[in-house]
Amino acid sequence: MACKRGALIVLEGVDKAGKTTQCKKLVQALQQSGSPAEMMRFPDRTTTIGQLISAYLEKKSDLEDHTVHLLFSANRWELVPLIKKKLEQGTTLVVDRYAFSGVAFTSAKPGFSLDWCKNPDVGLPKPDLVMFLKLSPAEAAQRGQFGEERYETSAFQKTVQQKFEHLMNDSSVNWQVIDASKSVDDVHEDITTHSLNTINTAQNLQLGELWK
Ligand code: Z5A
Repeated sequence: MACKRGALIVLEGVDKAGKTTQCKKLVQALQQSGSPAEMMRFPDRTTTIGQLISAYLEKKSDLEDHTVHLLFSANRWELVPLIKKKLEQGTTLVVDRYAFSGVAFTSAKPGFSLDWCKNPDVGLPKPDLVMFLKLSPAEAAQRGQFGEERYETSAFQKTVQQKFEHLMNDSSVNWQVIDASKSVDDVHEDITTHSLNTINTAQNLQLGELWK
């Protein structure tokens, strides 16, 4: 019998919502329960394209806005063969940010439509579940100051949040909003429940194509 595929699970959310904390905890919990799981994150700063993005985010270089948007997308496409291979092998992938961040961040800049921003990512492996970790700007502020990287200002993050809310109106994507203001353990419990349901259903479904 062919091996059952893993699920593609994405965590999105505003700055400091706890995405990385929760991705790590979810992968650990799945592995401990005997369910193969690995974490990925975007941007993946380890590739050649990822290094260009990283220098841009760290403000060590400047890139034209359309160009950097396409680089973020290319950074996802270059990992598609690996994503598909892992899923086919039965490994669930827990992904820290994906195309939704790509669209939300670029469309928060002046002169960018959501449609233009979505186009380069059309056809990527479609996540079986996208959990949006919702946290108010006031609660995010209590988790520390903004860092030094590009985009880390409260005005820009507010616009990004509005763009995410727009994207969440799309019923072709399996969005779940998670209350990220709860304790780390309570958020983990919510995320694990949604993930286990998704892993069960995804194994009998074909992997879809995003925004197609
Ligand atoms: N970007 C883009 O423009 N285009 C794209 O296509 C993609 C990304 C994919 C990448 O940043 C930047 O690139 C990002 C979007 C843009 N820019 N911004 N802003 P990154 O991935 O390198 O880093 P990040 O995603 O911005 O990390 P983050 O948002 O700052 O953090 P987080 O992962 O959501 O949270 P965390 O690191 O797990 O936790 C933050 C702190 O809160 C930490 O001290 C925790 O201990 C604490 N924490 C976490 N959970 C809790 C709870 N429940 N209660 C209390 N405290 C908590």
